[in-house]
Amino acid sequence: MEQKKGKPQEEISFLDREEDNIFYEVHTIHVQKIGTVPVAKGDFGRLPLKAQKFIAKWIQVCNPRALYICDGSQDEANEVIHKLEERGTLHRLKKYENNFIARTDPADVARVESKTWICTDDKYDTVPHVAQGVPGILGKWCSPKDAKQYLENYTGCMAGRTMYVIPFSMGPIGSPLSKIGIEITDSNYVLLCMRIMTRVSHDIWNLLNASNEDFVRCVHSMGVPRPSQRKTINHWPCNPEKLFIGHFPSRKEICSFGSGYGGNSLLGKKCFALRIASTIAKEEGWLAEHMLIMGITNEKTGKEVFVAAAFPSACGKTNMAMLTPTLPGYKVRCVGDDIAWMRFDETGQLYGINPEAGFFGVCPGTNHKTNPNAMETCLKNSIFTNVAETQDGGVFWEGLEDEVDPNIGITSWLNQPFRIGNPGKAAHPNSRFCCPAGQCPIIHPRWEDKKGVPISALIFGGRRPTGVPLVFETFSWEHGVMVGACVKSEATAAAEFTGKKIMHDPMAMRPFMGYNFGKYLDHWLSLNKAPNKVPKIFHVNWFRVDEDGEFLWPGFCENIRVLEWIIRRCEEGSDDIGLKSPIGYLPRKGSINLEGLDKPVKWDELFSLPKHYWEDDMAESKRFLQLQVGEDLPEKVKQELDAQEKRINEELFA
Ligand code: OXD
Ligand code: MN
Repeated sequence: MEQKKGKPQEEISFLDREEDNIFYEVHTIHVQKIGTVPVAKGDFGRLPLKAQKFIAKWIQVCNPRALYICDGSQDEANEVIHKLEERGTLHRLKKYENNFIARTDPADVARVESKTWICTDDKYDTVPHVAQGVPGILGKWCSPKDAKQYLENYTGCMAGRTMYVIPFSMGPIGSPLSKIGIEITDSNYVLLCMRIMTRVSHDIWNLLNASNEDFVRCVHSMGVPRPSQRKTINHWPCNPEKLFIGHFPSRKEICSFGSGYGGNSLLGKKCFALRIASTIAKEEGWLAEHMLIMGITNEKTGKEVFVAAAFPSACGKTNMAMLTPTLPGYKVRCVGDDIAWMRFDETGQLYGINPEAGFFGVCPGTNHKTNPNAMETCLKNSIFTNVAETQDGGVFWEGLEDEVDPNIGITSWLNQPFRIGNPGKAAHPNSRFCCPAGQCPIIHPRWEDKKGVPISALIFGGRRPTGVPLVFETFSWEHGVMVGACVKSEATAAAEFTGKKIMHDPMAMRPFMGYNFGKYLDHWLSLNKAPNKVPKIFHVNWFRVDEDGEFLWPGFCENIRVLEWIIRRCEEGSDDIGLKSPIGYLPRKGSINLEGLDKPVKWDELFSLPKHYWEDDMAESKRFLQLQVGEDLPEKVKQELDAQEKRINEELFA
C-alpha cells in the first residue's frame, strides 16, 4: 500500500484492543500513555494477528512517531536511500552503480560480545556448569530479572523516529528449511542492509497467515529518542553506554539496543540465524552452524561435491567460499559464506541451505588477488561501512594499495585526508561490504534450492600459527565432534578484542551459541544414528608459519589443492592417500597436488606434529573443556580426548 509522503494514511488505535495489553513475562514496563500512531506506509489491520500483537506491543513501549511497514519493493529502497542521502548517513559512490558508503560513530564499529546475552530462566539452559571460580566463556547468561533493567531502556526509545517493520525470511521463501522473522527497527540503514542480507517481502505475511508457523521477533533500536541527549557523530545515532543485545529463546525474541552496526543490529544474521536458530535446531533435530557452503566440481568427471566449513570470525570464510581454483579442471561455486542450516533428509543425506541472501564481508585484505569474486559482487547495489573513499568516488581499504592510483586523494573512515603510505589505517579493520549474494559471479545456480544442497564433508579450521598441520581427517563423527570442540584461533577485529591472542572458539560458535555448549555437543553426537549417513569431518589450518614468521602455505585460491585431497578422501578407495597419525589421517607425502605453485612448499614442516606441542595442546584443550563445560561435557567427547591424548603420548611422531 503506497502512501504519499507526509500524509498518514491510517491511524492505529490501541485504546480498545484487548490483545494489545499483552506483556511478556519479563517486560513489566508500565506505559502510561497509550495513544495513536500514524501509519506512514502499509496496512496494519491486514497483517496476521500474531504480527499485529507483536508490533502493537512494541509501539506502546517505544513510542515511535510513525509506523512504516516494509514491502521489500525497489521503490521502498529508493525512498529510504534518498532520505539517508539527504541526511548524510549515506553517500553515493559515483564510481559504481548504486553503491553507497556509510561511516559510523567510531564508538560503534564491531560486535560487542561483552554485552550480548542469552536470557533464560534456568542458567544452565544457556551456559554449562563451569568449574568453581572459573569465568565461563561459552555463552553469556542473563537472568530475566536482570534483563528487565535493560529492557526498561526501550521505554520511549523511538520518540520522534519512525518504526520500520521488516518481514523477512531466512532461507528461500517457503523452503521447509527456512524460518521467518519480523524485525522492527528505528534505523533505516538497518532496513537497507536487511534488504540485502535477508529476503524481505510482502509474501511473508501471506506465509504467516497461511500456516501455523511462528516467527522470530527481532526488536532493534539505536537507543536515541528525539530530542537526542547524545551528540550524533557522522549522522550515526547510537547509544554505546546502554548497549544490550538480549536473546530470549523461549519466546523466540531478540532485543538489541544501542548499536546500529553489523551483527548487533542486522538481527537476521548472528542473533537469529545462529543463536536463536541453534536452539530451534536442537528442538527440531537439525544444525545451525557458523559455516560456509561451497560446491566443487571436477570438470573431468562432472562430479560436484558440496562441503560446509566452520571457521572463527576473520579466518577467511568469505574468501574460501568463492575461491578461484588455481588447479586446472576444477570449478568452485558459492552457496554461502557465513552460516549454514543443515538437516538430514529421510534417506539420511545431509542437506544444507544458506539462510542469508547477502554477504557482509570484511573489507581489509579483500582485493582482486585474494577474492576477485567478492570484488565483482560489490560493484553495484552495495553498502560499504567504515571504508575510505577515493577522490574519484571509489572505495579504498588496506589491501587495495596495488589497485588504486598511488597518488589519489583518499578520505579515511574517520573523515581525514589520507595518502597511501601514510601511517595509520585508511579503513577500520572491521569495515564491511554488504552486497547481494545473487550478484556473485560464481553464485551456485542451486543456492536458493528449497531442498538445499547435499553436503559430503564438514571442515573445521582456525588461525593456528604453530603446531597444527595444513589438513587432517578425523577418525569418526565422534572424533570430529571432539576436534570441533577444540577449535582455537587468533583473536578477531570483528568483535571488540585486540591483539593476537589464541582463543578457544569451539565449533567456531563461541560468540554465537544459543544454549548450553555441552548440550550442543550432545546434539551433534545424537545425529550419528540410522538412517543418517554422517559426513566425514576434516580440520584445516591455512595459517601455519615457519621460524621466521612466514606462512608455510600460500592459502587463498591455492586452498583448492587441499579441498581436492578432501574430496578424494570422501571417495571410495582413497586409503592410499591417507596416513594414520595420532590426531587423524594426514595426507601421504605427495598426495596433495603442488604443481605450479609459485614457491616450493616445505611439506615436512607443514605437516609435522611436534610431540611437545601436541602434548601441551591436548592437555590445554582437555583442561579448557573440563573447566568450561564441566559435567555437561558428553562422555563420548571425554573418551575421544583421552584416546587422543593416549595416542599422542604413545605413538611415534614424524
Ligand atoms: C562475521 C563474524 O561474520 O564476526 O561478521 O563472524
Ligand atoms: Mn561470521
